[in-house]
This record gives sequence, C-alpha cells and structure tokens, in this order.
Amino acid sequence: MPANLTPAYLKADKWFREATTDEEKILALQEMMRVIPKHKGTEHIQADLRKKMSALKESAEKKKKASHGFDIFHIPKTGAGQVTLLGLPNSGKSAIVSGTTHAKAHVADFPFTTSIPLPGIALFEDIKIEIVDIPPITADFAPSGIINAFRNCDLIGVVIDLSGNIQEQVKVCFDFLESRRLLPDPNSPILDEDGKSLARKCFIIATKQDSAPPDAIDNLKKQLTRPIEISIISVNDKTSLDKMLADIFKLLDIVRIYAKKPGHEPDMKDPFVLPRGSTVMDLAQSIHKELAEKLKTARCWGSTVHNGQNVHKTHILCDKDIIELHFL
Ligand SMILES: Nc1nc2c(ncn2[C@@H]2O[C@H](COP(=O)(O)OP(=O)(O)OP(=O)(O)O)[C@@H](O)[C@H]2O)c(=O)[nH]1
Ligand SMILES: [Mg+2]
Repeated sequence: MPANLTPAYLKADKWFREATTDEEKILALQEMMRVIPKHKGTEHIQADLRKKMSALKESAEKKKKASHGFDIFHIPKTGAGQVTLLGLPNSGKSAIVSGTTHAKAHVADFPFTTSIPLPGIALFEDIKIEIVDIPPITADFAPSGIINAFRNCDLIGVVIDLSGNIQEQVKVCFDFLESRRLLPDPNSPILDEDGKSLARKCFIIATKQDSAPPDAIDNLKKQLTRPIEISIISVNDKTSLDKMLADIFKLLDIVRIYAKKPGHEPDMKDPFVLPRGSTVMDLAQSIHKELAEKLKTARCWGSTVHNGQNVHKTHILCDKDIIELHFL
C-alpha cells in the first residue's frame, strides 16, 4: 500500500534532516509522528519514527550527562525581556550590542568575527532589556546548537544590512526561521511537549541606514511575505537606537508596575515587569505566592482609573500603574 505522504509530513521531514541537535530532531520527529497519515501504508514508517525517537532520547540524555548540561547557546534570561539577534556575517549584530549595552561585543569589518553568543544589558527608561549577540548564519551554514539561543528568547531581531544584498539576507534568515518552526503560524501552531509554542515573535532591525541606497527600505519591504515590524538604525545615530529600544519594549508586550505600601510614596525606581494582560492577582503572585493567597483588594493610580481607586484582584494592569496591595 503506498504511503501517500502529505506536504505537512514532508515539511517536518525536511526540518528533521536539517536539525543539528538531538533536542531539535526530537521536536521534528514529534511533528512527523503527529502529521503522518495514519493507515496501513505508513505503518512501517511510523514504527521507524518510534525507533528513531527512542534512540534519540537515549542519545540526548547521554550527551546531557557527558556535557554536565553545559550549552553555550543556552543564555540565561535576565531583565524584562531577552532579544536574540539573527543575521548574516557583517550585518551589524555586534555593533547593535556594543551600541546599546556595555558588553564588549567585537565589531569588525570582516565576516565571522563573532564565534560565541554574548549577552548585553540595554537600559530602556527604567527597565533592563537583554540583547544577545550571536554568531552569523549563511545560506548553507548555521553553528551547531544555535537553535537553542532562539528557542528560549522572547523576541528575535532579524538583522538586515541595508547596504548589502537585502534579497539574499531576507531569504536566508526567513528560511532559517521557517524551517525551524520559529515563525508564528496562527493556522497550525506547533507546540512542544509542555504545550508551549515553538515559534517566537520576530522583528527586523534594518542596519547601516547611513550607508544604504535611498530605495533600500522599499526594497526590503518588497521582499517580505508577512507583516513584520521594522526598526531602522545606524549605530552612530543614538536616536535611532533609542527608537529601536522603544520598539522592542512594545513588541515584548509587557507592563511596568510600581508598588506602593499604604501610607508611603511608591517605589518608582524598580518596577515589577509583567506580561500585558496581567491582573492585580498576578502581581501579588509575582511578589510572593503566600502573600497572593492573603490578597484582599488593591488601590490603583494610573491612566485608566481614578487616582487611588479601589480595584478587584482581577483588575487588568496597565503600563506604569501604581498599585497598593491590601491583605487579609
Ligand atoms: N556605516 C555603518 N557601518 C556599520 C553599522 N553597523 C555596523 N557597521 C559596520 O559593519 C561591520 C560589521 O559589523 P559587526 O557588528 O561586526 O557585524 P556582525 O553582524 O556582528 O558580523 P559577524 O560577527 O561576522 O556576524 C563593521 O565594520 C561595523 O563597523 C552602521 O550602522 N553603519
Ligand atoms: Mg559579530
């Protein structure tokens, strides 16, 4: 009986063949097992997939033990959000990190300068945003394990050099993201074992505007096949870097909340950072689980309420709200 494999299966199979880590291969195999047509003609393939899966899980476990869990592409998260850069050699990734943070990213006019990831902390108003410099990819090369850096971040900054070959850069970067299921697909979201989406929010950082031809941005927009935010920068133009950080803040979809003790001035220096849509209860929980259980009510100062208005635990917080929590 013929297997009659579907395009969805063949796509997952391509993902599997291009995966460079056991973890990524496992994800691709899971997808293959999910989408394979289930009938007699595919029984031998399904059995083969199960065999591959158990061999891979064993190998992944062994490697993890041998490396003591060390992975250069696992970058611990810090600050209000982690933005990881993706781009071709010389596109200006390190210049972004050295222009916005104190990290000593090596900027040079030759390709493959960056060989290991380097995180830096950028300040946006009163919060810290982590920006991670990453070794480059090309049409036929991506460092082994690089996928892990993207899988765990909050936002991917696709770095496109406006003075270079825009068409090639867009194709290489978006093929990389597409083939690894990093691009959000609302029609068929792909989830990991914990039910978390594999895709990441992406935006474009268009670099070297100072040395780009006048039609570069139009040319870039023509190459894009999906709606995506574009931040246009030149590393020597601080205003453009500040605007990029403001764009990142918006894309991170977070709110800053200032806590206030009854009878005291609010702490306006070190806000709590929560996902947009969080409630007063979420705030209490992020401060302390036990406190949250004792939460009775709250008062709020902000743009959508009267100053000091009493609000319920389910009240949705807005950016820059000041909150006074009251407990039982
Ligand atoms: N004119 C101009 N040059 C820039 C800009 N940003 C980066 N460059 C130059 O572009 C070259 C490459 O910059 P890098 O930041 O090292 O590029 P990269 O993407 O980190 O390169 P790899 O580490 O090879 O991936 C350097 O000579 C930078 O000075 C910019 O906004 N304008
Ligand atoms: Mg670099």
